Amino acid sequence: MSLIEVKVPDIGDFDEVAVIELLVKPGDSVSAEQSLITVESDKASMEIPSSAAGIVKELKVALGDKVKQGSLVLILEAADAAQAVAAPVTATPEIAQESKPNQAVAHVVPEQAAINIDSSSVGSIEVHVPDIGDFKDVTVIEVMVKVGDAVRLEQSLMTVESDKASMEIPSSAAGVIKELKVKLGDKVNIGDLLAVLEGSAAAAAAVPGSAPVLVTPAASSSTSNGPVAQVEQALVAPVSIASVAAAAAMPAHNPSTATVGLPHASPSVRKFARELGVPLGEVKGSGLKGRITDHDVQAFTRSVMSGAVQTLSAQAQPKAAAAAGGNDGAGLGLIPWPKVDFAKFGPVERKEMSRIKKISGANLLRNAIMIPAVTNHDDCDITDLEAFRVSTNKENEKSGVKVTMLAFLIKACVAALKKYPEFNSSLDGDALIYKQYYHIGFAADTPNGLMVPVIKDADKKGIFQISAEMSELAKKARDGKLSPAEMSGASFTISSLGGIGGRYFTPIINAPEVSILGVCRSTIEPVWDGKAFQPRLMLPLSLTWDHRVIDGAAAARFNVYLGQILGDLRRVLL
Ligand code: CAO
Repeated sequence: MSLIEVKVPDIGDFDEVAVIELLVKPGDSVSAEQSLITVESDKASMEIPSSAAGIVKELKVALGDKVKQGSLVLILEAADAAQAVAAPVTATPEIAQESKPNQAVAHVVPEQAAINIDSSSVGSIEVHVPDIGDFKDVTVIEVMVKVGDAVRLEQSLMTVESDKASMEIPSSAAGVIKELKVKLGDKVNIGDLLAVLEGSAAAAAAVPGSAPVLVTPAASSSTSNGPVAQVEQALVAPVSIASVAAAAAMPAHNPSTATVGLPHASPSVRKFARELGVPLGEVKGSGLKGRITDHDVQAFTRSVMSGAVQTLSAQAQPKAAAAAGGNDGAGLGLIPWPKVDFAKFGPVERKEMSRIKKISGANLLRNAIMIPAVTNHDDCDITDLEAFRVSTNKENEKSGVKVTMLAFLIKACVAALKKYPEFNSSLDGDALIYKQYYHIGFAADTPNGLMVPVIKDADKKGIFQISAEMSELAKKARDGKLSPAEMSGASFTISSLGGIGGRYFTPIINAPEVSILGVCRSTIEPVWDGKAFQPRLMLPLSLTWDHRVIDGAAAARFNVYLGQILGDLRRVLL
């Protein structure tokens, strides 16, 4: 058993930060880079990621502990030794990269906010993006104020998010919002204008306590006897955790008004809540200092679904937010799930679902709701291909490798993906990521539930190699021994029910992929050749595709081309 010590990595200048959130527990399976704990200084909160994949054997820190660079966080049983525990079905590609440097994901709050004071108009103040370190083109994910709102110095105006961190941007002055210069989804950089405030002596006076308010010349200079030239000054406006915590402690927000202050939650929890459409302002935090954890978000969702909680906000209805594009869909406005006492109708037995079923169920639900999916059904003639497969297997009986129809399908799909590259892409906001690799996932039925092992670089492998790998991966899947790396990185997936039966079905896309091919059992059908009906072996194909990325015509062409290749593999050479 190989054990790995996971320590606090280089977290910059922070010495002795408090552990405020434990994101894993002994027995949990974690991937490399997965966040393990959240630590917090007086200026920033950071999630400490795992330096390796594996199973948590022992936690070496507790809530409230102080840690610094090099402190032991936990002990992992290395992934190799941990294969007996199945990993999430939709493991991300990063999981395979265990050698990635261990970096703390910093949610460092801005320390300096710059203001422009236009003293010629009474207290007109521009609020700009302060120094946010190395972050560029960060996205505005939350706007917490609206025109007409009175804001205090340091009050959070909006939240921005990069791929690693989210930051609240504070107001550099007190005043009333005259103009908002950014909206949700905008990309901003240091120095960008966010808002114009009408600064007033009254508003400035309303700033509580001795906050480091740089009194504007217009407000302070009662003796000012003329317009002062425009002054640009740095105002130290640290967004302390205290101010975030204070925001969390504010009275429950009124859904009819814009949210003032952010609930206390880590960026990953915020992201999770956004994905589920959960308004964090309505979630009660169970963590330290009332911090909202992912469990709180899950519990809130469950209570909404069961009807136990009526949400204040329509936003809290499960909603169809576009998967990668991040655009919110309309609320589905579902009625609560029916609660039935089945025992009233006959004997029943309650059994907990397997871990894999629970994980894959959550993923399938998200994908089914969030992807505008369409399925095209078609048949293709594999009479010659099947004859070739059977004879090849006869000739190679002694090799121990059985060539499967699925291996041919994988090869044919690679050819179709090369001809129609959008099927091998993923959505990234308003852009498409075209993958230049062909990693094909295949659904495998296992006693514990559905798993999707991946044949990597299928374009570079022959039918024998693909068949051999498939049989090995399918066995590992059934034995619960697939590693996360063996289930990650698919660019397209095939789900074959050919060995079982059926005609057609509508497979659910394995996000962030944009299409999936379902295959059922081939049968001999009468096919008209222009003169007579001929008995041909026909394979039913069901191609599901994401309509945001793919058009119906392209999907029909994909299926037709796939059918042509399977009908005559020589076409792959053309
Ligand atoms: N038409 C007719 N026969 C087919 C066929 C098809 N499309 N595909 C496979 N067969 C035959 C095979 O040739 C084999 O026959 P022989 O034993 O006589 O050679 C038999 O069916 C069994 O095949 P198999 O299913 O075990 O093997 P495979 O390579 O086709 O598939 C695997 C492997 C792992 C994909 C499969 O075992 C499996 O798990 N399928 C289920 C996938 C699933 O659950 N999908 C649903 C996902 S959505 O919920």
